[in-house]
Amino acid sequence: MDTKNKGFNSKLVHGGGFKDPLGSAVTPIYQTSTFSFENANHGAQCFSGESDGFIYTRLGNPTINDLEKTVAELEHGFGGIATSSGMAAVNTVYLGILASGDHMVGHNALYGPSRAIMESLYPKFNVASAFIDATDIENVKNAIQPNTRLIFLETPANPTIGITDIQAVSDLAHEKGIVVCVDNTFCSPYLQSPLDLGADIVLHSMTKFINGHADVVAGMIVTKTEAHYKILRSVMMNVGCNMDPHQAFLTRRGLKTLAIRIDKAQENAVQIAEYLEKHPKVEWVKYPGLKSHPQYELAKKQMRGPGAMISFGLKGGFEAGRTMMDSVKMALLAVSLGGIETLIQHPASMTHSKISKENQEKAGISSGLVRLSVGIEDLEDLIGDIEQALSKT
Ligand code: LCS
Repeated sequence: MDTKNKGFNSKLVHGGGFKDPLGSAVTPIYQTSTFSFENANHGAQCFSGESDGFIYTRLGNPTINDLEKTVAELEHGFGGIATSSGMAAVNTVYLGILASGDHMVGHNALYGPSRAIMESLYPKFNVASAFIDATDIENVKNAIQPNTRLIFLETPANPTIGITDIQAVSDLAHEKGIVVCVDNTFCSPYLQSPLDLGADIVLHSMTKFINGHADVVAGMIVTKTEAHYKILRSVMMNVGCNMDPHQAFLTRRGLKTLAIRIDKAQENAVQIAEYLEKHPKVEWVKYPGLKSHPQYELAKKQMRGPGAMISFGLKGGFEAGRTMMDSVKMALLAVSLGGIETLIQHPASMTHSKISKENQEKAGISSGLVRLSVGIEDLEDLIGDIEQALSKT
Protein backbone atom coordinates (compact mmCIF):
# COMPACT_ATOMS: atom_id res chain seq x y z
CA MET A 1 0.00 0.00 0.00
CA ASP A 2 1.03 3.63 -0.42
CA THR A 3 2.23 4.81 3.00
CA LYS A 4 3.17 8.34 1.91
CA ASN A 5 0.68 10.17 4.15
CA LYS A 6 0.53 7.55 6.87
CA GLY A 7 1.93 7.64 10.42
CA PHE A 8 5.33 6.37 11.55
CA ASN A 9 4.14 2.99 12.83
CA SER A 10 2.10 2.37 9.67
CA LYS A 11 5.21 3.11 7.61
CA LEU A 12 7.20 0.67 9.77
CA VAL A 13 4.68 -2.09 9.17
CA HIS A 14 3.62 -1.43 5.56
CA GLY A 15 6.43 0.70 4.08
CA GLY A 16 8.46 -0.32 1.06
CA GLY A 17 5.45 -0.85 -1.18
CA PHE A 18 6.34 -4.42 -2.13
CA LYS A 19 3.34 -6.36 -3.41
CA ASP A 20 3.83 -10.09 -3.60
CA PRO A 21 2.13 -11.68 -6.63
CA LEU A 22 1.17 -14.71 -4.47
CA GLY A 23 -0.15 -12.58 -1.61
CA SER A 24 2.60 -13.28 0.93
CA ALA A 25 1.99 -11.10 4.02
CA VAL A 26 5.69 -10.29 4.32
CA THR A 27 8.29 -9.55 1.68
CA PRO A 28 9.84 -12.94 0.83
CA ILE A 29 13.55 -13.69 0.79
CA TYR A 30 14.65 -13.64 -2.84
CA GLN A 31 17.61 -15.92 -2.16
CA THR A 32 19.10 -15.67 -5.61
CA SER A 33 22.33 -14.24 -6.96
CA THR A 34 20.95 -13.48 -10.41
CA PHE A 35 17.67 -12.81 -12.27
CA SER A 36 16.70 -14.18 -15.69
CA PHE A 37 15.53 -11.78 -18.40
CA GLU A 38 12.41 -12.40 -20.53
CA ASN A 39 14.44 -11.96 -23.71
CA ALA A 40 17.50 -10.20 -25.10
CA ASN A 41 15.65 -6.91 -25.41
CA HIS A 42 14.48 -7.02 -21.78
CA GLY A 43 18.08 -7.78 -20.67
CA ALA A 44 19.36 -4.79 -22.62
CA GLN A 45 16.62 -2.56 -21.15
CA CYS A 46 17.49 -3.63 -17.58
CA PHE A 47 21.10 -2.66 -18.20
CA SER A 48 20.27 0.65 -19.88
CA GLY A 49 17.84 1.61 -17.12
CA GLU A 50 14.77 1.72 -19.41
CA SER A 51 13.36 -1.15 -17.33
CA ASP A 52 13.69 -1.28 -13.54
CA GLY A 53 13.94 -5.08 -13.56
CA PHE A 54 16.49 -6.80 -11.33
CA ILE A 55 19.80 -8.01 -12.80
CA TYR A 56 22.17 -9.34 -10.13
CA THR A 57 21.90 -9.24 -6.33
CA ARG A 58 25.05 -7.15 -5.80
CA LEU A 59 23.29 -4.44 -7.81
CA GLY A 60 19.82 -4.86 -6.35
CA ASN A 61 17.33 -7.44 -5.09
CA PRO A 62 13.59 -7.18 -4.20
CA THR A 63 14.06 -8.11 -0.51
CA ILE A 64 16.86 -5.58 -0.10
CA ASN A 65 15.04 -2.99 -2.19
CA ASP A 66 11.98 -3.18 0.07
CA LEU A 67 14.15 -2.36 3.12
CA GLU A 68 15.93 0.47 1.26
CA LYS A 69 12.63 2.06 0.27
CA THR A 70 11.21 1.76 3.79
CA VAL A 71 14.21 3.35 5.53
CA ALA A 72 14.45 6.10 2.87
CA GLU A 73 10.80 6.94 3.51
CA LEU A 74 11.34 6.98 7.30
CA GLU A 75 14.35 9.30 6.89
CA HIS A 76 12.52 11.58 4.40
CA GLY A 77 15.22 11.04 1.78
CA PHE A 78 15.47 10.43 -1.95
CA GLY A 79 16.70 6.84 -1.74
CA GLY A 80 18.32 4.21 0.46
CA ILE A 81 21.46 2.16 -0.14
CA ALA A 82 21.74 -0.96 1.99
CA THR A 83 25.23 -2.17 2.89
CA SER A 84 26.76 -5.26 4.47
CA SER A 85 27.51 -3.41 7.73
CA GLY A 86 27.46 0.02 9.32
CA MET A 87 31.20 0.37 8.60
CA ALA A 88 30.52 -0.45 4.93
CA ALA A 89 28.05 2.47 4.93
CA VAL A 90 30.65 4.79 6.53
CA ASN A 91 33.32 3.81 3.99
CA THR A 92 30.89 4.10 1.07
CA VAL A 93 30.29 7.72 2.08
CA TYR A 94 34.03 8.41 2.52
CA LEU A 95 34.87 6.84 -0.85
CA GLY A 96 31.98 8.48 -2.69
CA ILE A 97 32.36 12.02 -1.39
CA LEU A 98 36.11 12.43 -0.84
CA ALA A 99 38.85 12.54 -3.48
CA SER A 100 42.62 12.91 -3.36
CA GLY A 101 43.52 16.34 -1.94
CA ASP A 102 40.26 16.66 0.05
CA HIS A 103 39.85 17.16 3.77
CA MET A 104 37.20 15.87 6.16
CA VAL A 105 36.10 17.32 9.50
CA GLY A 106 34.70 14.78 11.95
CA HIS A 107 33.35 14.84 15.47
CA ASN A 108 36.06 13.61 17.83
CA ALA A 109 33.92 10.98 19.56
CA LEU A 110 32.67 9.00 16.57
CA TYR A 111 32.34 5.23 16.84
CA GLY A 112 36.02 4.14 17.10
CA PRO A 113 36.56 2.61 13.62
CA SER A 114 34.75 5.48 11.81
CA ARG A 115 37.55 7.72 13.07
CA ALA A 116 40.41 5.19 13.13
CA ILE A 117 39.95 4.16 9.47
CA MET A 118 39.99 7.80 8.35
CA GLU A 119 43.21 8.42 10.29
CA SER A 120 44.96 5.19 9.34
CA LEU A 121 43.87 4.30 5.77
CA TYR A 122 42.74 7.45 3.99
CA PRO A 123 46.02 9.42 4.24
CA LYS A 124 47.30 6.78 1.77
CA PHE A 125 44.83 8.26 -0.75
CA ASN A 126 45.90 11.82 0.14
CA VAL A 127 42.73 12.51 2.14
CA ALA A 128 43.34 14.52 5.32
CA SER A 129 41.08 14.90 8.34
CA ALA A 130 40.60 16.85 11.56
CA PHE A 131 38.61 15.54 14.51
CA ILE A 132 37.20 18.18 16.81
CA ASP A 133 34.50 18.55 19.44
CA ALA A 134 31.65 19.43 17.08
CA THR A 135 29.27 20.08 19.98
CA ASP A 136 30.84 23.57 19.89
CA ILE A 137 30.15 25.16 16.49
CA GLU A 138 33.22 27.40 16.87
CA ASN A 139 35.43 24.31 16.71
CA VAL A 140 33.75 23.27 13.45
CA LYS A 141 34.26 26.76 11.98
CA ASN A 142 37.93 26.72 12.94
CA ALA A 143 38.55 23.23 11.55
CA ILE A 144 37.20 23.97 8.07
CA GLN A 145 39.95 24.25 5.43
CA PRO A 146 39.63 25.50 1.84
CA ASN A 147 39.68 21.83 0.72
CA THR A 148 37.14 20.53 3.30
CA ARG A 149 34.60 18.51 1.37
CA LEU A 150 32.79 16.52 4.08
CA ILE A 151 31.66 17.09 7.67
CA PHE A 152 30.90 13.81 9.41
CA LEU A 153 28.82 13.91 12.59
CA GLU A 154 27.46 11.38 14.99
CA THR A 155 24.83 12.72 17.35
CA PRO A 156 24.39 11.57 20.05
CA ALA A 157 27.97 10.43 19.74
CA ASN A 158 29.36 7.05 20.66
CA PRO A 159 30.14 6.82 23.58
CA THR A 160 30.16 10.34 25.06
CA ILE A 161 26.49 11.08 24.20
CA GLY A 162 27.61 14.58 23.13
CA ILE A 163 25.02 16.30 20.94
CA THR A 164 25.85 18.37 17.87
CA ASP A 165 23.53 20.99 16.37
CA ILE A 166 22.83 19.46 12.94
CA GLN A 167 21.03 22.56 11.63
CA ALA A 168 23.82 24.96 12.67
CA VAL A 169 26.57 22.75 11.21
CA SER A 170 24.60 22.23 7.98
CA ASP A 171 24.03 26.00 7.53
CA LEU A 172 27.73 26.65 8.03
CA ALA A 173 28.78 23.80 5.70
CA HIS A 174 26.41 24.73 2.92
CA GLU A 175 27.75 28.32 2.77
CA LYS A 176 31.02 26.68 1.74
CA GLY A 177 29.65 23.89 -0.45
CA ILE A 178 30.58 21.18 2.07
CA VAL A 179 28.56 17.94 2.32
CA VAL A 180 27.18 16.99 5.77
CA CYS A 181 26.71 13.35 6.74
CA VAL A 182 25.11 12.33 10.04
CA ASP A 183 25.45 8.88 11.57
CA ASN A 184 21.95 8.51 13.07
CA THR A 185 22.55 5.08 14.63
CA PHE A 186 21.90 6.13 18.24
CA CYS A 187 18.52 7.71 17.45
CA SER A 188 17.15 5.80 14.47
CA PRO A 189 14.63 7.67 12.29
CA TYR A 190 12.10 7.38 15.11
CA LEU A 191 13.89 9.93 17.28
CA GLN A 192 15.76 12.19 14.85
CA SER A 193 15.49 13.31 11.21
CA PRO A 194 18.90 14.72 10.16
CA LEU A 195 17.84 15.37 6.55
CA ASP A 196 15.02 17.64 7.76
CA LEU A 197 17.59 19.49 9.87
CA GLY A 198 19.74 20.23 6.83
CA ALA A 199 22.08 17.24 6.49
CA ASP A 200 22.74 15.84 2.99
CA ILE A 201 23.33 12.21 3.91
CA VAL A 202 22.25 10.07 6.85
CA LEU A 203 23.61 6.65 7.68
CA HIS A 204 22.97 3.83 10.11
CA SER A 205 24.51 0.81 11.59
CA MET A 206 21.23 -1.14 11.30
CA THR A 207 22.92 -3.74 13.48
CA LYS A 208 21.59 -1.54 16.30
CA PHE A 209 18.11 -0.06 16.85
CA ILE A 210 16.75 -0.58 13.33
CA ASN A 211 17.12 -4.34 13.45
CA GLY A 212 17.05 -4.37 17.24
CA HIS A 213 17.46 -8.07 17.96
CA ALA A 214 21.25 -8.55 18.03
CA ASP A 215 21.11 -11.10 15.22
CA VAL A 216 22.16 -9.10 12.14
CA VAL A 217 25.09 -6.87 11.08
CA ALA A 218 23.89 -4.36 8.48
CA GLY A 219 24.15 -0.75 7.27
CA MET A 220 22.09 1.84 5.39
CA ILE A 221 22.73 5.18 3.72
CA VAL A 222 19.93 7.59 2.80
CA THR A 223 20.63 10.64 0.64
CA LYS A 224 18.61 13.80 0.23
CA THR A 225 19.42 14.19 -3.46
CA GLU A 226 19.36 11.94 -6.48
CA ALA A 227 22.91 13.06 -7.36
CA HIS A 228 24.37 11.78 -4.09
CA TYR A 229 22.25 8.63 -4.34
CA LYS A 230 23.73 7.78 -7.74
CA ILE A 231 27.32 8.37 -6.62
CA LEU A 232 27.01 6.32 -3.43
CA ARG A 233 24.98 3.52 -5.00
CA SER A 234 27.66 3.12 -7.63
CA VAL A 235 30.36 2.88 -4.91
CA MET A 236 28.36 0.25 -3.01
CA MET A 237 27.72 -1.82 -6.15
CA ASN A 238 31.31 -1.68 -7.37
CA VAL A 239 33.03 -2.12 -4.03
CA GLY A 240 30.65 -5.01 -3.49
CA CYS A 241 29.65 -4.15 0.08
CA ASN A 242 26.03 -5.06 -0.63
CA MET A 243 23.63 -6.55 1.86
CA ASP A 244 22.41 -10.08 1.31
CA PRO A 245 18.71 -10.98 1.03
CA HIS A 246 18.51 -12.93 4.28
CA GLN A 247 20.11 -10.05 6.19
CA ALA A 248 17.55 -7.72 4.58
CA PHE A 249 14.64 -9.98 5.54
CA LEU A 250 15.66 -10.12 9.21
CA THR A 251 16.32 -6.38 9.34
CA ARG A 252 12.96 -5.60 7.71
CA ARG A 253 11.26 -7.84 10.28
CA GLY A 254 13.04 -6.16 13.20
CA LEU A 255 12.26 -2.70 11.83
CA LYS A 256 8.49 -3.25 12.12
CA THR A 257 8.64 -2.90 15.93
CA LEU A 258 11.20 -0.05 16.05
CA ALA A 259 8.89 2.50 17.70
CA ILE A 260 7.42 0.22 20.36
CA ARG A 261 10.87 -1.18 21.19
CA ILE A 262 12.38 2.29 21.53
CA ASP A 263 9.41 3.56 23.57
CA LYS A 264 9.90 0.79 26.13
CA ALA A 265 13.72 0.97 26.20
CA GLN A 266 13.59 4.76 26.52
CA GLU A 267 11.07 4.56 29.37
CA ASN A 268 13.52 2.28 31.19
CA ALA A 269 16.50 4.50 30.30
CA VAL A 270 14.88 7.66 31.73
CA GLN A 271 14.37 5.90 35.07
CA ILE A 272 17.81 4.29 35.08
CA ALA A 273 19.56 7.59 34.26
CA GLU A 274 17.75 9.32 37.14
CA TYR A 275 18.59 6.42 39.45
CA LEU A 276 22.29 6.49 38.46
CA GLU A 277 22.51 10.26 38.89
CA LYS A 278 21.50 9.90 42.56
CA HIS A 279 23.75 6.92 43.26
CA PRO A 280 26.64 7.66 45.67
CA LYS A 281 29.12 5.54 43.66
CA VAL A 282 28.40 7.34 40.37
CA GLU A 283 30.40 10.47 39.57
CA TRP A 284 28.52 11.68 36.52
CA VAL A 285 25.83 10.55 34.07
CA LYS A 286 25.45 11.63 30.43
CA TYR A 287 21.93 11.13 29.10
CA PRO A 288 20.03 13.57 26.83
CA GLY A 289 16.94 13.30 29.04
CA LEU A 290 18.72 14.67 32.12
CA LYS A 291 18.78 18.43 32.75
CA SER A 292 22.46 18.02 33.68
CA HIS A 293 23.33 17.06 30.06
CA PRO A 294 25.30 20.03 28.62
CA GLN A 295 23.17 20.01 25.44
CA TYR A 296 19.85 19.23 27.15
CA GLU A 297 17.98 22.09 25.40
CA LEU A 298 19.43 21.20 21.99
CA ALA A 299 18.47 17.55 22.53
CA LYS A 300 14.88 18.56 23.25
CA LYS A 301 14.79 20.65 20.06
CA GLN A 302 16.58 18.21 17.75
CA MET A 303 15.45 14.80 19.03
CA ARG A 304 11.94 13.46 19.58
CA GLY A 305 13.08 11.60 22.71
CA PRO A 306 16.27 11.04 24.73
CA GLY A 307 16.80 7.44 23.53
CA ALA A 308 18.14 4.42 25.32
CA MET A 309 21.92 5.05 25.50
CA ILE A 310 23.51 6.18 28.77
CA SER A 311 27.15 6.81 29.63
CA PHE A 312 28.34 7.22 33.18
CA GLY A 313 31.53 7.44 35.21
CA LEU A 314 32.15 5.60 38.44
CA LYS A 315 33.83 7.32 41.38
CA GLY A 316 36.14 4.31 41.65
CA GLY A 317 37.42 4.91 38.07
CA PHE A 318 38.79 2.20 35.81
CA GLU A 319 38.89 -0.60 38.40
CA ALA A 320 35.36 0.10 39.58
CA GLY A 321 34.20 0.01 35.95
CA ARG A 322 35.76 -3.39 35.44
CA THR A 323 34.34 -4.70 38.72
CA MET A 324 30.90 -3.52 37.72
CA MET A 325 31.14 -5.27 34.36
CA ASP A 326 32.26 -8.47 36.02
CA SER A 327 29.35 -8.24 38.47
CA VAL A 328 26.28 -7.62 36.27
CA LYS A 329 24.01 -10.64 35.87
CA MET A 330 21.16 -9.57 33.59
CA ALA A 331 22.92 -6.92 31.49
CA LEU A 332 25.22 -8.67 29.03
CA LEU A 333 28.87 -7.61 29.00
CA ALA A 334 28.98 -7.02 25.26
CA VAL A 335 29.67 -4.43 22.60
CA SER A 336 27.01 -3.35 20.09
CA LEU A 337 23.85 -1.58 21.24
CA GLY A 338 20.24 -0.84 20.40
CA GLY A 339 18.87 -4.34 20.91
CA ILE A 340 16.07 -5.55 23.13
CA GLU A 341 18.60 -6.88 25.63
CA THR A 342 20.52 -4.53 27.94
CA LEU A 343 24.24 -4.41 27.17
CA ILE A 344 27.08 -2.89 29.16
CA GLN A 345 30.63 -2.21 27.94
CA HIS A 346 33.83 -0.29 28.63
CA PRO A 347 34.74 1.84 25.54
CA ALA A 348 38.34 2.67 26.57
CA SER A 349 39.31 -1.02 26.48
CA MET A 350 36.74 -2.20 23.91
CA THR A 351 34.97 -0.21 21.12
CA HIS A 352 37.33 2.80 21.23
CA SER A 353 40.59 1.02 22.11
CA LYS A 354 42.08 1.63 18.62
CA ILE A 355 42.01 5.39 19.27
CA SER A 356 45.16 6.62 21.03
CA LYS A 357 44.84 7.28 24.78
CA GLU A 358 45.57 10.97 24.13
CA ASN A 359 42.77 11.24 21.56
CA GLN A 360 40.41 9.24 23.79
CA GLU A 361 40.96 11.76 26.57
CA LYS A 362 40.56 14.74 24.23
CA ALA A 363 37.27 13.24 23.04
CA GLY A 364 36.01 12.78 26.62
CA ILE A 365 36.34 8.98 26.61
CA SER A 366 37.70 8.67 30.15
CA SER A 367 39.11 5.35 31.33
CA GLY A 368 36.23 4.90 33.79
CA LEU A 369 33.45 5.59 31.29
CA VAL A 370 30.83 2.84 31.22
CA ARG A 371 28.28 2.65 28.40
CA LEU A 372 24.86 1.18 28.90
CA SER A 373 22.50 0.27 26.07
CA VAL A 374 19.17 -0.10 27.84
CA GLY A 375 16.87 -2.87 26.65
CA ILE A 376 13.22 -3.70 27.15
CA GLU A 377 13.48 -5.97 30.21
CA ASP A 378 11.45 -5.09 33.32
CA LEU A 379 12.74 -1.93 34.98
CA GLU A 380 12.80 -3.42 38.49
CA ASP A 381 14.99 -6.28 37.28
CA LEU A 382 17.41 -3.94 35.54
CA ILE A 383 17.71 -1.58 38.50
CA GLY A 384 18.13 -4.59 40.81
CA ASP A 385 20.96 -5.86 38.62
CA ILE A 386 22.70 -2.46 38.42
CA GLU A 387 22.27 -1.99 42.19
CA GLN A 388 23.91 -5.27 43.11
CA ALA A 389 26.75 -4.67 40.62
CA LEU A 390 27.37 -1.12 41.89
CA SER A 391 27.47 -2.36 45.47
CA LYS A 392 30.56 -4.41 44.58
CA THR A 393 32.48 -1.40 43.22
N1 LCS B 1 28.20 3.86 13.65
C1 LCS B 1 27.94 3.76 14.97
C2 LCS B 1 27.39 4.94 15.71
C3 LCS B 1 28.15 2.56 15.64
O1 LCS B 1 27.88 2.50 16.94
C4 LCS B 1 28.68 1.47 14.91
C5 LCS B 1 28.98 0.17 15.58
C6 LCS B 1 28.95 1.61 13.54
C7 LCS B 1 28.68 2.82 12.95
C8 LCS B 1 29.48 0.47 12.71
O2 LCS B 1 28.46 -0.42 12.48
P1 LCS B 1 28.64 -2.01 12.18
O3 LCS B 1 29.61 -2.11 11.06
O4 LCS B 1 29.16 -2.62 13.42
O5 LCS B 1 27.27 -2.43 11.79
N2 LCS B 1 29.03 0.27 16.97
C9 LCS B 1 29.41 -0.67 17.80
C10 LCS B 1 29.51 -0.47 19.17
O6 LCS B 1 29.32 0.60 19.76
N3 LCS B 1 29.85 -1.59 19.74
O7 LCS B 1 30.07 -2.59 18.81
C11 LCS B 1 29.78 -2.06 17.50
